[in-house]
Amino acid sequence: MNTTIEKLLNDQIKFEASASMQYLAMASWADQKGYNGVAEFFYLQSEEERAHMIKLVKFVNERSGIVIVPQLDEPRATFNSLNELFEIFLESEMNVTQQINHVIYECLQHKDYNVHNFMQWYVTEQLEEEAVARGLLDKLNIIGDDKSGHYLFDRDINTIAAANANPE
Ligand code: OFO
Repeated sequence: MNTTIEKLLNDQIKFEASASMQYLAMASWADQKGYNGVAEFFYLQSEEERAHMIKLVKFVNERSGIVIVPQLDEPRATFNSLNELFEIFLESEMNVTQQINHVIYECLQHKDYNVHNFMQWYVTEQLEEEAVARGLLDKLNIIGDDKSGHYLFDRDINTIAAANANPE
């Protein structure tokens, strides 16, 4: 495996791992605050990011590359509001999309069409995750500071997320 591509895939392993830990911290914060629906949503997101990381680890090993299991910074653990939580979620997904686009760009530069092909799965996944994050943040912006709106958002978050994941 080309060493530049191997390094980029290891960076991507770290980004997915960091997102997984950040979403776990967000789930835990929501759990403490009594937002059970939001907590479940982020526990699930955390598991998904972990699965994205493992998929990369297995791929690098299959291609006889060397995987570096990364050391991570401690994720942010406290948030001022639900809005801030979901702003960070959207920002994180947009960053991951940029990183994936960068890997794809470098694959083309190095004519590594195999990795390029593998990364297409992540492109599709990111489209969906960004749409979900944007949709949820839009709803929270409509709700504003209304406490009963937050209650309903927490109750319905998984239905709202599913609707944004499969836009008509
Ligand atoms: Fe949503 O970050 Fe993984 O790919």
